[in-house]
Amino acid sequence: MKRNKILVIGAGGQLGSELTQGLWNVYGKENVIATDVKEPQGILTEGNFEILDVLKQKNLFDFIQKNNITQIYHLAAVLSATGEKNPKFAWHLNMDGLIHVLDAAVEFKIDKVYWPSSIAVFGPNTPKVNTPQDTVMDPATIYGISKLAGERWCEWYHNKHGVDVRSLRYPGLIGYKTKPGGGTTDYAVDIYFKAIAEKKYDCFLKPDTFLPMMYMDDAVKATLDLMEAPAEKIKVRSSYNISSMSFSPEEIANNITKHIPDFKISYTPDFRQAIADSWPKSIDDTAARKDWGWQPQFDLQRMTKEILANLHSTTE
Ligand code: AKB
Repeated sequence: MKRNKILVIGAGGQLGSELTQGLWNVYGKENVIATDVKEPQGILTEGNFEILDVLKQKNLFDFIQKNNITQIYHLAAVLSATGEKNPKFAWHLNMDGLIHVLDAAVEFKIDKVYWPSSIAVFGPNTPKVNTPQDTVMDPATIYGISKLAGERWCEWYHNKHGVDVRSLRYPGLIGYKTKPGGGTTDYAVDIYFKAIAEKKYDCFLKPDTFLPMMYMDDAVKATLDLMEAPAEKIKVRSSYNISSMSFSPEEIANNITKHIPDFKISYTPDFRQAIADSWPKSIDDTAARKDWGWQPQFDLQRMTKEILANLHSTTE
């Protein structure tokens, strides 16, 4: 069997810590090195961890060479809401970080690279319902602009240099193990924590704002399935649409009320409403299903039950 040595960049984030655990299960803890610019927290302290800043190209290259890395999962990014507050830094990290990784893939003949894109690549003129794989893309946030540009870079490195880079356009990711930071879909995580702690939540989006969302277990499964698929099955080298559920703040609140009857939601929309309004309400992921067999497992009911049960048991 081929030797694998996996580098995860930005492992301390919401997706990173759970994806790192998924990679431990597939490749063994000893073959995965999680990295971030911050010291590790929680579960990440149980495996290999090193401080690494993707913006320092020489350090990145030295690290890859020293550790004989064969696969890179590059997750470090500034998300949509934070990106609007510091657009130049968001562009710098999201673009230069990716280009450093893609250059390293060429230089060190890395077997496979994973890089996440987002539904933020779509914009106000994109069809909002069942948004197709190929359609109008006019992102209105710096995060979305950087993800769209990143998709083009990935396809270019694949075509010009043969880099086996693969990508998914994640919807809002919802988990209870690590909190997200700086996204527009973060409300759908915060609401569960506040429901358990305070039985109330003040939402920064309007009640009828539908957005595509996905439970973390499905996001990890999608990522590992995509990366395990034979290269010839990967027909999209920009980034694949993937979808599992779509709901509004009012719907998630109604779902929580089934488990916590006195839970109350209020609404104070802020600047994130305009970002949410520019994004799709639901996504067509036919290409991912057809090319490499994507199949989600969680809907809103199952996810709510699982998250509340786990949060209850940790607060008891
Ligand atoms: C965000 O809200 O910025 C992210 C995303 C949809 O990519 N969760």
